[in-house]
Amino acid sequence: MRIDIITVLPELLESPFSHSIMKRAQSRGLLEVHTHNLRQYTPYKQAQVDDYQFGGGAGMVMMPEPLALAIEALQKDRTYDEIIYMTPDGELFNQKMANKLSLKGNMIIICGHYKGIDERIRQHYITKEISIGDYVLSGGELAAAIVVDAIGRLLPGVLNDETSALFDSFQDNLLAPPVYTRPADFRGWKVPQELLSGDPKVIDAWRHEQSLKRTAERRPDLLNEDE
Ligand code: 6GU
Repeated sequence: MRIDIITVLPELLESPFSHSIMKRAQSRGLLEVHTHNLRQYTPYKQAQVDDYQFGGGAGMVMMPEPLALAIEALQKDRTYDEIIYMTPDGELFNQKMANKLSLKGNMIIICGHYKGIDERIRQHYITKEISIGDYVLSGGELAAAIVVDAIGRLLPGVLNDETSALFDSFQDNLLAPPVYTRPADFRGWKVPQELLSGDPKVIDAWRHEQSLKRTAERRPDLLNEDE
């Protein structure tokens, strides 16, 4: 999978993909992340990429021309399955969307700033708009990092124990069960007996029951969702 991110703040996206599982995904050749500074594509002087909005009102809008030129420059070299715009008024990101996106080949992600991007870019280039939650961030970069992380770890061969993503919270609309490690008795706080039983049936049954209990307590909304 190849992901090209168009941003006015490429520096903000250096660290998130340089460690741990995202680093491994790239060094194994399973994921390529390229960031592109929007200012390098603008035809305007002083590297201008935003301007006042028609109709008046506070806040700048990202101009269409630099974005169109950046997208078209990338499209010259390859075709893209999705051109995604990160925006608080997009579709809410969840595990199901991450699963679907992990099956794509090439994607462009555009990070918005200020009041957002000119509507004509949304109409003519963008294929998908994503929000990561009902709150407003100062830009789309951190949201893009979250989406790339959630997708990247799902690519086959990225996680060492390939089955482990299958047991994540949300993969079956259930939260993950509690986990414990050594010691079995920490300051008198004991690990549940079932986990120490050595009997896979007992362990699986306990984990499933705990998942259901936790989901019912914390996220009853998930139990009523289909799929
Ligand atoms: Cl994708 N961008 C911004 N700026 N704020 C957000 C968001 C995205 N998702 C939730 N809040």
